[in-house]
Amino acid sequence: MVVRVCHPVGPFRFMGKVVMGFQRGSKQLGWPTANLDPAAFEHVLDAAEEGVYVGWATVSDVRLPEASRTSVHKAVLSIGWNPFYQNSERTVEAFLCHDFGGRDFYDTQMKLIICAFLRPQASFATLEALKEVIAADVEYGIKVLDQPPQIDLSADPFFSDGNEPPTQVSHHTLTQPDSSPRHDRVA
Ligand code: ADP
Ligand code: RBF
Ligand code: MG
Repeated sequence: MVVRVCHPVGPFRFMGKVVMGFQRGSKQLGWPTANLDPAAFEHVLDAAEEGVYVGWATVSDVRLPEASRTSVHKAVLSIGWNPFYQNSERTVEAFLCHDFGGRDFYDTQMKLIICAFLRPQASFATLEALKEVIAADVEYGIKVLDQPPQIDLSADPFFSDGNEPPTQVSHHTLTQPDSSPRHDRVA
């Protein structure tokens, strides 16, 4: 059984490029994730931060339709080593709750605010089980982002700042608020 909570964290602000990953999100899972350049988080996050989180995101690709590049999108994020795949590199990757019409936006600048922890990362018996859990995370994440204090961050000045470099990245760690094992097999 997958238990979700909504524990406010941070908020933590990141800015960096959208980089290429293993291309599994869209093709295998049906959930594309914009992967943040590790340079934007590798000295900020530590191992305890592995988990599924929610937040808000913008992407600034001028080739995207105006609504896609000017709106602040809800984001449901995975932070960690993806235990189902046993990755050797940590990723911070965000499914943005917006229809980009099949367009990619690699190499573009992404701003991310991470504001609440939902659950630890886990491994699953099948790919189908992982897909179902991600679908439920997204459904749950959309709802909690509509509530305060999460919703207030969609209007954070961070998103309306110019394109200056990410000088204000927080150096606090994201604390994982519960003590459940992070790699338990849940399905
Ligand atoms: P990768 O492993 O390279 O991250 P994915 O299969 O996860 O590949 O696909 C992610 C890419 O899909 C993103 O970098 C972005 O360019 C694009 N994309 C399209 N729609 C979305 C969306 N709703 N959320 C996140 N990324 C999206
Ligand atoms: N990967 C895991 O191995 N375990 C998880 O519990 C897990 N949860 C995720 C939840 C969400 C909302 C998202 C978007 C991704 C999650 N992933 C998880 C990451 C997934 O394995 C990854 O996005 C793909 O491997 C593509 O990089
Ligand atoms: Mg991805």
